[in-house]
Amino acid sequence: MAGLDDKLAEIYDEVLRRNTGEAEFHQAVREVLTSLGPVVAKHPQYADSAVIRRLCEPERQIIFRVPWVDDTGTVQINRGFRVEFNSALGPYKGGLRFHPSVYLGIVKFLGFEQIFKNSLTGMPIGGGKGGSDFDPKGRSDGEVMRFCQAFMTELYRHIGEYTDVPAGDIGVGGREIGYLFGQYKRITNRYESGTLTGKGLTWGGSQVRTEATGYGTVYFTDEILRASGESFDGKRVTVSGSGNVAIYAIEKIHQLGGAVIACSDSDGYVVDDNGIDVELLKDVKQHRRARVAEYAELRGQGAHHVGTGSIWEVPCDIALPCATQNELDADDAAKLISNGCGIVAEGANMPCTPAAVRTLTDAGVAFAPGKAANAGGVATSALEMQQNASRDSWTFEHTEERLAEIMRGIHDRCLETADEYGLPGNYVAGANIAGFIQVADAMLALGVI
Ligand code: NDP
Ligand code: 2IT
Repeated sequence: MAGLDDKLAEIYDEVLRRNTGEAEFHQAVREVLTSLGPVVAKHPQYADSAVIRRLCEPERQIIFRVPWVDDTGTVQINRGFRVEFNSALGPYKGGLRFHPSVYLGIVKFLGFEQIFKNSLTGMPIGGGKGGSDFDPKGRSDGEVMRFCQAFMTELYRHIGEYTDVPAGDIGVGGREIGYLFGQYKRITNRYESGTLTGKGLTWGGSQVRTEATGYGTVYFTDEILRASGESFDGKRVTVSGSGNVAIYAIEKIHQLGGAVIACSDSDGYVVDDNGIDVELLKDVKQHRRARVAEYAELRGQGAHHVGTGSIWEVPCDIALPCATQNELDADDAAKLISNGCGIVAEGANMPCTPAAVRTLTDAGVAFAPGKAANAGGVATSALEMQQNASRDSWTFEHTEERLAEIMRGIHDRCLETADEYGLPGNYVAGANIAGFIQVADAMLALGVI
């Protein structure tokens, strides 16, 4: 198996055999294994103890029926998932995704990534992920509420502040977390705030959690710039997506002096020569739940919508893919390079294909993988859990300072680990190795688990 030594290739073959048809999960496992060669060479106990094989097998996988009634009175059936992947460092922690593309392979890829991401934050949280193939697009508020209630009617028995703590992801934001928490509270008769994160500010949520993933990705990118004596000032940036992560990435880039000139959704992208107006974008996407095409219409002069092709054709200095997995391929990477892009940081989970990552890094583009660059969201979820546990709530300024500190810490840990293994500047190796060692050591200390 190219790129993997014999022991790791055997583990990968076993993952392929045991998880047929789960392409995204295979991709995520392979990405981590590709970094572990120097680690098993230096520390044979990791291969000898089967800790890597154990890490590739979720501790528990829950699949359930979600029956609900739509506005026409028709019974709808969706499939619900929660994969509780690894609890060596703390309760399972990770988001819920509602999107028609969700199946077990997507949930497992996300849960697997989450183990290493959560480890990198340095907070006491294990890895998990869940969701459903429910498509919220075009559904009324009442339908979304009934779906969330039906979903929680099964999920509640599997979660809890010491067990498993879900949050948002694609298609799950503040509204959905509200309906989910309301149903959890109703079924259990417990105001157990620490069971879900991403809650509203008046009912146990944390300041900065809404903004945290986007802000954190930009803080991470700012650290990359600083390492070469640069800053966001005057930089042209493209940000794909226009959801939670993208919007707050755009907001923070503008605060730091950069100009975001393009963003997107699954129907195309918008180029705005004057810089995206983030308040208008919030109004279109968060309040009206409309499309970026409408943003271009409302913005007028200087902004236009492109319904075909790829956002990565827009020339930029920095690219932040913040939409979904495998949205940036090798051709897109080549286009970015030929247009002079110097940094790519993943706000989404696994948005760059393996060939794109190779193309970028071979050309000397600084590349920050999602499990490091987008860890600010889950880290702030852990801060929300801390506030819930102590029945406290912190100010925006204090919470944002904690987030910035955590992102600097992750950045430095990636670079130090990469240096230690003779791979200076390699954020992928640094993130995978540092994330892995902490979880693997905890697993070894806990016996054969
Ligand atoms: P949202 O649902 O708020 O926004 C998702 C955005 O991505 C939308 O613009 C959506 O466009 C676009 N998108 C989603 N799926 C596809 C698809 N299959 N093809 C093209 N475009 C798509 O989600 P988030 O912003 O929360 O999540 C974005 C990414 O960030 C995901 O990869 C998620 O896993 C990751 N992430 C999220 C965190 C969080 O705290 N929310 C934390 C860390 C990572 P459209 O409306 O057209 O579907
Ligand atoms: O991918 C992710 O890190 C998230 N969707 C956030 C998870 C969380 O528990 O806050």
